[in-house]
Amino acid sequence: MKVVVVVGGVGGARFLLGVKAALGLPAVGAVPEGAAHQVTALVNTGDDVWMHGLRICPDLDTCMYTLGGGIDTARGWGHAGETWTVKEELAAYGAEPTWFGLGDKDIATHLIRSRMLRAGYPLSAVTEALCDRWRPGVRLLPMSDDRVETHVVVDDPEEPSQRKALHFQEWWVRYQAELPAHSIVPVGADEASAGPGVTDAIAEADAVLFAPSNPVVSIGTVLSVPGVREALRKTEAGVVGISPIIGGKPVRGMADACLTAIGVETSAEGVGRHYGSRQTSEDGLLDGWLVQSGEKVDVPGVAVHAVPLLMSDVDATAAMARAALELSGVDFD
Ligand code: FO1
Repeated sequence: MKVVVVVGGVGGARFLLGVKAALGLPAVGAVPEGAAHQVTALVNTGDDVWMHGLRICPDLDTCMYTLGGGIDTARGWGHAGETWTVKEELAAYGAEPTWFGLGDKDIATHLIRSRMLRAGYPLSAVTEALCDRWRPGVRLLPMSDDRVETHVVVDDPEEPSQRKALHFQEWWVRYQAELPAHSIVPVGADEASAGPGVTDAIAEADAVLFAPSNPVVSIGTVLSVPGVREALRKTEAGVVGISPIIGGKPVRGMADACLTAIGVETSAEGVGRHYGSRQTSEDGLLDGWLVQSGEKVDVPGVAVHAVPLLMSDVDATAAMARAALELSGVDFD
């Protein structure tokens, strides 16, 4: 079975552990040669940023470390057992930004990636090379090899009468998404091409899942890449999303701040309708929508199914993934 998952960062990576487990694959690490199932992740790269001369790809790295067994599970990003010596030295020089946590081990990943990018390798090739070490057992495909960066338009904290576009990382990390966003823009999306293998993976999939990632800055950014929505509208695979909103609140992160920015209600129903029905609308993408047990959700033209949605451990996540795969219409052997 070929399963394609559209993912962002922390929530998406955790969900991928469950998808692998639901398919009888080891949640962490490589999958056995000739495994009957293949998981491909279409990963958001709108969070990516140049800092201190290094290219940082948070969602690709979070997926790679989580699935490869190196993630710091408490933080959800960066290495387990991380040290911060270089960060402290940079701060001692007053080198901005000081508000972004660059771990010593993490920097090795950014040094390899930056060197390869400067040598002309596309991000997809860099990601493949890094995964040779980490063996995530999932094909991690950047949504695009072209630069697409999420910027957030806010009232300038220094000059409130002015508006200012902040890189997503500054809005998210420095300001904790507390500055109301007038708009959220995937800069460069219109000129970008889908990354190698992205639209083919969607076309050849037996099932396509939208992970419970941020619907705006993660899933939404992947959907902003030309060709992705068309491929999703056309694929024979069932397309099923998992709500990242439970009881009107995001499970983690600040998806509510993002949804408000685009005028979508922070609810499972609001997000489901935002993604839309593939059958009964001309631009919708979903056939199925998983919501939290007990929630009454109506998304016209989409099959809604309520199951426990807390990814408290791999087994719970595997149950969610299984429910999503069943709702997509695949039959488990
Ligand atoms: N998130 C934070 O909240 N604070 C940080 O200092 C931080 C540093 C960081 C470094 C590398 C990396 O790959 C991710 C990092 N993140 C940090 C997470 C990052 O902001 C992600 O983009 C978000 O978690 C959204 O996926």
